[in-house]
Amino acid sequence: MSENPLPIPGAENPEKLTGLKQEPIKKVAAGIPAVVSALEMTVSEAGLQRGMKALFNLNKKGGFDCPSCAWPDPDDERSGVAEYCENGARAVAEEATAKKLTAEFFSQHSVQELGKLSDYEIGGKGRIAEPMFLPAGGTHYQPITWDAAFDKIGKELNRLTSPDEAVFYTSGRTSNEAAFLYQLFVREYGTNNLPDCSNMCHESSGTALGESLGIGKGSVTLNDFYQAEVIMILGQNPGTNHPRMLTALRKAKANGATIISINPLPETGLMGFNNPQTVSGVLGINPSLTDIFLQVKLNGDMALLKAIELLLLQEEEKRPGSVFDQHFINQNTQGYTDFLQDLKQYNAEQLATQAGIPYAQVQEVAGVLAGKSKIIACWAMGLTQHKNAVATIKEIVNLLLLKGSIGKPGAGTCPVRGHSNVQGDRTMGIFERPTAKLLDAIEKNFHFAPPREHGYDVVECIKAMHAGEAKVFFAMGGNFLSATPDTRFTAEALQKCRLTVHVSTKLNRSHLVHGQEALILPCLGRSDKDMRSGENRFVSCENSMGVVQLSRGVLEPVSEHLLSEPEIVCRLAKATLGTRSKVSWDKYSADYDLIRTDIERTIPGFADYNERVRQPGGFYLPNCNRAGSFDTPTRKAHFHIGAPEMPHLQKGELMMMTIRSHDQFNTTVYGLNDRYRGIYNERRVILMNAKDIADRNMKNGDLVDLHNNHDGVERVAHKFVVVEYPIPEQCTATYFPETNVLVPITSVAEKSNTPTSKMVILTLTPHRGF
Ligand SMILES: Nc1nc2c(c(=O)[nH]1)N[C@H]1C(S)=C(S)[C@@H](COP(=O)(O)OP(=O)(O)OC[C@H]3O[C@@H](n4cnc5c(=O)[nH]c(N)nc54)[C@H](O)[C@@H]3O)O[C@H]1N2
Ligand SMILES: Nc1nc2c(c(=O)[nH]1)N[C@H]1C(S)=C(S)[C@@H](COP(=O)(O)OP(=O)(O)OC[C@H]3O[C@@H](n4cnc5c(=O)[nH]c(N)nc54)[C@H](O)[C@@H]3O)O[C@H]1N2
Ligand SMILES: [Mo]
Repeated sequence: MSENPLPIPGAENPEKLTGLKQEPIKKVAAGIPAVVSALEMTVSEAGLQRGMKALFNLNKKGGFDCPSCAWPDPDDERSGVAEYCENGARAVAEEATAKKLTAEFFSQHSVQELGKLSDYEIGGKGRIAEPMFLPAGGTHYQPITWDAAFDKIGKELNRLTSPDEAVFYTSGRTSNEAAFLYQLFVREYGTNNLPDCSNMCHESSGTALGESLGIGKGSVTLNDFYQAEVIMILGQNPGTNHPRMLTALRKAKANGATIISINPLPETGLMGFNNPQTVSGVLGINPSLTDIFLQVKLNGDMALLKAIELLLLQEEEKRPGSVFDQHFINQNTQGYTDFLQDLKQYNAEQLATQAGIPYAQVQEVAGVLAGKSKIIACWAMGLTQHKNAVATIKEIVNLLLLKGSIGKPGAGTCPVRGHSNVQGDRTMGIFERPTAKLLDAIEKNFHFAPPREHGYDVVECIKAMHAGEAKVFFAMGGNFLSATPDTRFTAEALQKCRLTVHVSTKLNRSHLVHGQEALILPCLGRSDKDMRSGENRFVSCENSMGVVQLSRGVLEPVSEHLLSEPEIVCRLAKATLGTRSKVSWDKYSADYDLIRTDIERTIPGFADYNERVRQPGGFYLPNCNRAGSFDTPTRKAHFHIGAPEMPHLQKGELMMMTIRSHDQFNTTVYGLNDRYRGIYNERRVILMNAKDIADRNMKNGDLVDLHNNHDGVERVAHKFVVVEYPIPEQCTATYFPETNVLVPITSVAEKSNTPTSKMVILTLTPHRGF
């Protein structure tokens, strides 16, 4: 690996401040301001008629699936007016925008010039309206026909010494139909290099749950929320990232559930919520959601969970059978005795201190859990993006197993997914480590031998490109450069490629830091109509709870030159594989039902796919845990022994998590505000504890540079404003992707290889110069 990579122009957001304004942290989420904010953005981006049409059809049965998060829609009645949230509406506005980027725009603005814009400015430019090509040494993207574009990619792929020199990334908005065809093409071409955004997201959850419980997905449904006695929410900020979850939590709470939030930040949505879809919500009644807030230190979760388990064990020993579900443990689990033996070596008070939680609070939580058996645990990136993420998630499973809280109503695991179809993409076979079962089914149904060696995940493919071992980078959606760690290193990696190709709806930074040659292939989004022979075709998606349902766009596409993702894959496959392909690609692009028929033949759980997907609300995929069984090799759920290790800080060092503001969807920045946290008009901020600020002789509003030195590589992010915030000592927070330059490519979670985006070790210096 190269030392001290130099900045690459355009790879990072410009070091430009926009003028911070601070307000007190909001006590309550949503309500009228959220509705107003969503409507404003939708109407200003898309125009009144277009915007309202899109919103009216969002998440309606038979309408289109919200392109924002993966939170499920209610199975029963959906709101007559609106089954969406502020941030879903904004994701739609971003996509439904009437602005478009034609060849003329690209001829007027060089790649270098566009790179000087911030992500916020780039995102505001509009939808890409035609295929664009950047020739070797070129300064401006030029128009290219679809045929010429496919021909170029096909030739480049066929020139490679081995198919393993190409990488095929997927971001989680891609539909089931497109994802299935894409993995089929990539495997027939000859590689399993199918990294996806999941590698940076819930890979740790899939790994932990797969090993402990035999299925890499969560077990609960929305109805379980309504029956739960306790809901624990760890490392997740639903008020911003899964706002409709707050509605489910409110209902759960009305039914008597106790809500426990475990987070270094007092996130507004978890503390209070007004549902804008009810009258009392609009009037601002009923605010508090969380019953117990545990303000854990970064990565203190494992210690905290162990402390809780230890207190529960002590109660169980006093009154055997009163706390643990011995019947469940006997029938369904293995490793219980070893687990207890390991647990007993700890001291609950020390564990609580390690986690940064007052011991009395741990006792309170153990007291609540002791008498309950319907417990749901929810989590997201605050757990998955740590070095010991897999072990921490297995610790959650341990707790649930002790309580018999899996496989019965009102209880279970709930990893809350990110992208709207990230779970479906994995179900369709977007995975660099496919199961033998999937490959066997492909071989049987399609009569070619798919490669069996594992491919590259995200981190591995960046290293391979950097080392010159991968030469063509193809992305089905996403913004690879900005979403991945170690921005400068990744930028070098992309620049070393012969060809980089992006199938995209909107312009982003990954189009601007490119291989020798580059292509942008513009596609239809969720909200767009997909017309063929007079029919508006639909695709389907799987949400976070394993429900598959159809999604049909309603808006006229901004340009006649956009192709659907399935169509793009079919034409790419034909241009690359030609007569050597065993797959009849033409039939798929003519009729999506035929794609679903072949999915049904290849992937378990999709019987009568075409029929069931047309039922209002779709259908549930089978889930062994939900049914009370465990698909592990032993057919038992496994207790796992993990140790609570915290990073060892040197003097002056701080821990940093990179999080989302309220005004972004991953690398797409809608605005400069983080309303609930009271931070306005600035993204280059670092949230710090008052004592950490004072210890450094600094004050609120000071400018600092952030440094990371992992593995001897000096990484710097310049010009951040210090913001005093109620965050535990030694913990700090900044926004992703501005600080991805600091996330070391060599710092990853054990087993899942997920970059540790919630644990970057920092030192601060006063900002120098400019
Ligand atoms: N509007 C909107 N919606 C989104 C997205 C978006 O960007 N915008 N992104 C989508 C995607 S892809 C995803 S994966 C999800 C992400 O959803 P989240 O996981 O909610 O997103 P983050 O902002 O990364 O927030 C992580 C939360 O974990 C907490 N946290 C950080 N470290 C720790 C820790 O060590 N322990 C504990 N207990 N908590 C910790 C942070 O304080 C924060 O509240 O949202 C999805 N939905
Ligand atoms: N530091 C840090 N880094 C992180 C994270 C973090 O918490 N901290 N989170 C990680 C997580 S959880 C994730 S999921 C990844 C996200 O990584 P990605 O999925 O790669 O990033 P996105 O920002 O979601 O991708 C946005 C782009 O997708 C394109 N797009 C949008 N809709 C469509 C569509 O329908 N079709 C196609 N083809 N393209 C479309 C647009 O061009 C848009 O610019 O980032 C990861 N990176
Ligand atoms: Mo994600």
